[in-house]
Amino acid sequence: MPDPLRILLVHGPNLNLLGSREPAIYGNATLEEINASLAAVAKGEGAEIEFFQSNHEGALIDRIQEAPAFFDGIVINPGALTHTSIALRDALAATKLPVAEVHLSNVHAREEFRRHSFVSPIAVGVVCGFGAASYRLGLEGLLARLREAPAPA
Ligand code: CA2
Repeated sequence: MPDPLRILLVHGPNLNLLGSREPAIYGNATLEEINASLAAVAKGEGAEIEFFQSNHEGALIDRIQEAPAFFDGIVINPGALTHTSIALRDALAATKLPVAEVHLSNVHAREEFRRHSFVSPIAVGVVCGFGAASYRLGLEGLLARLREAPAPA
């Protein structure tokens, strides 16, 4: 029996507000509900998952820097830092872990500034526009990628 794959799921700034405001853009599910459904998906896939949300860029970077010791891959919704943060991108790239970038909304169908992502070029894949299902699709895609090409021992 192989060791379970371990995934770090990161939510960026303001995503703790999910379910309380902007339901037309981001849906009705709370962050806790999204995390619970992802935990069930991970369990069904025989994977382990941990969740981290912060409104602070430095806290996100600190957590990401620690990830290689504990995780095989990262799923991240960087929130608005997607469009602004070279520091977050550098931290993700420095892990050398495969990264799946996910967004609830279709960032390409919104304001022009949301069409550029600093993270996408270092991600193995990007999912946007499917609401909470974007997270599930990103997680499943990342697990499939890890099973195709496991990290070197
Ligand atoms: O669509 C996404 O998932 C985004 O990453 C969400 C970010 C936005 O800046 C990105 O362009 C796209 C915003 C997260 C804020 O979430 C809120 C949730 C409820 C109420 C207010 C904000």
